[in-house]
Amino acid sequence: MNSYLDINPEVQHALAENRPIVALESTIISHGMPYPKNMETALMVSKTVKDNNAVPATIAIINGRLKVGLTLAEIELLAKEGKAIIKTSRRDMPYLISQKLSGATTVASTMIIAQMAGVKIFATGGIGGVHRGGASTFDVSADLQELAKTNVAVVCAGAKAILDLGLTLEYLETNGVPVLGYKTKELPAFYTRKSGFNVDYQIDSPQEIARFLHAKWAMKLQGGVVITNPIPEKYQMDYDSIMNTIKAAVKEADKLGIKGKESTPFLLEKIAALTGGKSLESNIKLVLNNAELAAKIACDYTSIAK
Ligand code: PSU
Ligand code: MN
Repeated sequence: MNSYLDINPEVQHALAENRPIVALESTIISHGMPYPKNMETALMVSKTVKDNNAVPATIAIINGRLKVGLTLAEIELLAKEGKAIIKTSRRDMPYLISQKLSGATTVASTMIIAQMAGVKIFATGGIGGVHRGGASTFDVSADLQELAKTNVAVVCAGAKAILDLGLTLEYLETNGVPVLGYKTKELPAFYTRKSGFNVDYQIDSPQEIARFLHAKWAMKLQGGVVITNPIPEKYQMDYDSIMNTIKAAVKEADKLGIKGKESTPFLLEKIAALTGGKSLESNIKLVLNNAELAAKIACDYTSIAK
C-alpha cells in the first residue's frame, strides 16, 4: 500500500473483514454547496450510508496525506474553507502531496484514492462530463478519463445539463464505460428524471447491479461503471424552467470568460442563486438517495465477492 495513504480505523476494519464500504467525494462539500448546508449534507450522507449497513469513507487530501475516511474536524475544514480549498483532480495530486497541502477530491481523484484503498463503490451527486461547446473548447472533465481506467463504480443522479449529455455518453461509449439506469431506461439529468437520452441498460435491483460489477471486474475489463439513479419524483424540478436557468448560467459563464476548473463550481453556484436555493434542496435529496443505493449495492457486492 502506498506511503501517502491514511485509511481510518473503521474503514480499515471493514476492509479486513470484507464488509461494505461506500466512498464519498469532497469537492461536492467544498465547491458544490455553500456552508453550512454542505456540512449538514456531508453528515447526513454518512449517516444514510451507515443506516444502510455500510461504512462511509469520505475522501480528501489533508496536509499532503491521502485520507480515506475523514474526521468531523476535517469535514468541517472543507465545508468552511469552501472554494479556498484546492479542487483536486488527477493532475493536481502530486502538487498537493509534495507541498503537503489540503485539497478536496473530485470524482476522478476520489476514484483513484478509493482504488488505492480497495474501495469499489462510490456515491456522489453528479459526474463531470463534456461541457456544452466542448467540441471546440476541449472542456472534457477528467472524470470521464478516470472512469475509463479506474475500477470504481460511481452512483450518481446522471449529469447536470450544464454538460452536453449526448457528447458525454459518446465519450463514455468510446471508452467502454457502461452507463446503467437504476429502474430507468432514460438517463436522469440530475435535477430532473428526464433528459431525452437513454442509458445503456436498465437494471432494477442492487443485487443485479452488484453482479454486473462483479462480472466486469472478474473479466479484468478495466475501468469504472456509471450507475445513474434518478432523483425521487417528489424532489425533481420543472424540466423547462431548470433548462432555461442552466442556459442563462452557461451564457453568463461565457460572457465572463470562466473556464477550466472554475467552470463547474461557477455554474453550480449560479444555478443555485437563480433558483433561489431550490436547486440546492433537490441536490441534497438526490445525494442522499444515491448514498442509500450505493450502500445497498456495496452490501450485495461484498456478499458476492466473499
Ligand atoms: N457536478 C455536480 N456537482 C459537483 C461536481 C460535479 O453536479 O460538485 C464536482 C465533482 O467533484 C466533479 C467535478 O468531479 O465537479 C467536475 O469538475 P470538472 O468539470 O472541472 O472536471
Ligand atoms: Mn473542465
